[in-house]
Formats: sequence, structure tokens, C-alpha cells
Amino acid sequence: MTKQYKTLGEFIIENQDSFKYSSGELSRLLNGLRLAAKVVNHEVNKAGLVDILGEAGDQNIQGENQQKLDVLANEKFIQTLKKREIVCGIASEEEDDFISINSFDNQHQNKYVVLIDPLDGSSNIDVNVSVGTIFSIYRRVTPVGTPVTIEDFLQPGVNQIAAGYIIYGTSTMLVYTTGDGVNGFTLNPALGTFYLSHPNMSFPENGNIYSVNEGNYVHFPQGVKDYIKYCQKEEDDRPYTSRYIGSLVSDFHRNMIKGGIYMYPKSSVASEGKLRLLYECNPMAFIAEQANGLASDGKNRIMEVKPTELHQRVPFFCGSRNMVEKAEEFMKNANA
Ligand code: P6P
Repeated sequence: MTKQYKTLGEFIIENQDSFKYSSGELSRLLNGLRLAAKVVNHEVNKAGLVDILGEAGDQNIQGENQQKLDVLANEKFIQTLKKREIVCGIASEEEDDFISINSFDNQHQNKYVVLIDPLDGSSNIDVNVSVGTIFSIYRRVTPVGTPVTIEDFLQPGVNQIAAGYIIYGTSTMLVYTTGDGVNGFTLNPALGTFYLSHPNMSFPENGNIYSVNEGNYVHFPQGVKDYIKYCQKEEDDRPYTSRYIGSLVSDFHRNMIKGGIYMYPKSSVASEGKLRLLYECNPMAFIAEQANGLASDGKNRIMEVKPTELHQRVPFFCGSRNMVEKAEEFMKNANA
């Protein structure tokens, strides 16, 4: 008798009533993201075969060359959310400014805004390394029925209603939280259905994996250097294993299952690090905390950082509780 796994659709409906804001709108929103994920997954999986590799010729606001798949993924998620009139606004890594969504009969009646990194780790696309989509959902703070403003997007991470990621890896998974734990769903490509394969995901309190681009070592603050050397010392439970894919979603996902810490520190060449607060760090921090992990900027809880700009960057330390706390201890001592 093969085990019957619950589908993502069934899970969303079952949990809708437990969600304190349950109006069905969040369920429709999550189902919209599920659909877009399947479309993008199809394109990612055939990327090597169709002329969608390589640069689209444009650059995004970060000054990064946009890969065609970046552009395609961005379009697919925005189209899906717009067409279904599920949200009143969208912000994306690939868009300079936020998008206010209004249609004649909708008049901004929806209450959610979504912030998204449509294809994170896109520099890995051409070398066939896994990439991901990251999303973050908030209730708008300005009055329903009016156009959204930047204030609806510049909310601290603690205000998030839901957050999640899709990892396009050896299998495609959708992992998300609405504040009641973290659940992972694996896509059966033959059926086009996501099944609950990883219920109640949780970071092991300790881990032995550290993920950081050590090519930047000489530019790191002393406390980060000290922590990396601690990870390499032959004593107690160390040396740890260094694993760095260069794709946040992939490094995060592996560390959540096996135990580990992901670090993208500030440095002398990147004063605030590289990762974006609103559509990379906050959603991953929400998931991390819901999975008994931690996420900080090296000193403060990421989800309490008050955003000031849509694309602002922040140093990021995220993963197993004890490892993040140890890294913070080294940074505190170095500054003492
Ligand atoms: P570096 C991908 O561009 C990304 O935003 C994350 O997914 C990844 O962890 C990081 O940047 C890699 O950056 O500077 O180490 O190549």
C-alpha cells in the first residue's frame, strides 16, 4: 500500500480555517504562487535546450545582467498574481519600483502585497546548479480601496503573514510558513502536483555545516574571520564542513535539513553585505524562526530591522540556533 501524501491544495484548504485572517484570499494567493512555480519549473528544467540561457541584455536595478530566465520568471509570477487579482501590490528584485495592481472592478480591494525574488541564484543557471524563488507576503498598511504606497512594502519582517521559497533542484519543492511551522511540498512532475513530503521542518539546534563565500575572507570584519577560524579548529565538534553553493535557497534548504549556518556578512567591499532585506532575508528569516532557527544581521534580529528602501541590503546570518548565537558572540567580542 503506497503512502497517500496530502497535496498542497488540500493542505492550504485544511489550514485556511486555522489561519486567523482566513478569508480565502491567502489561500488563493498561495495557489497562485503554486501555479506560477510550476510554470517556472517547466522553463528552468528545459533551460539548456531552449535559447533562454544567457543574458537578456538588460540589467536590473542591482546592475546585474538579467538572465533570460530571470526575466521570464519575473514575468510569470507577476502575470499570475495580476491576472488573478489576488494582491494589491507587488515588489520584485527585477523591478526598479513596486507595482500597484488595480483593475476597473477591483479598485484595490485586495489586502495583501507580495515581495519576490523570482529567480535567486540565477548566476548558477548556465552551469545547471539549483536556483530558487523567494516570496514574502504582508497585509497592506494603507487603507483598502486606495492605491498602494511604498509604506505597504517597507514593513519589518515581523509583520509578514506568510513567506516561502521554491527550490528548483534535483526535485522541485515549495516550502512555506504562515506562522504555524514550516512545511515542504515536493512536485511530482508527472502529475504536476505538489505533495506534502516534509511536514514540520526544523533546523537541528546544532549543525556542522558553515556556508560562506570564503573568497571574501580578507574583506570580512574581524569577528567573522574569528568565527570562520573557530569553525575550522580541530576541537570539540569541529572542524565543521564548508558547503557553499552560491544559491541562497539551496544553501538554506540543505542547512535546515542537516543543520548549519549561512552567512553573507558585510565587508570592506560590500558595506551592508549583498542580500536584500525585503525579498531575501526577511522571508528566509521568517521560515528560519518558524523552524526553530535564528536569523540576524550579526547583532539584531533580521525581522525587527525597519526597512528604509525597497532594495536595501543587510548582512545575513541564518540557520541553527546555537551556530548563529556563536557567530554573534565572536562578532560581539571582536567589537568589545
Ligand atoms: P556570492 C545569488 O546571487 C545570491 O543572491 C544568493 O543566492 C547567494 O547565496 C549569493 O548571492 C552568492 O553571492 O557573492 O558569494 O557569489
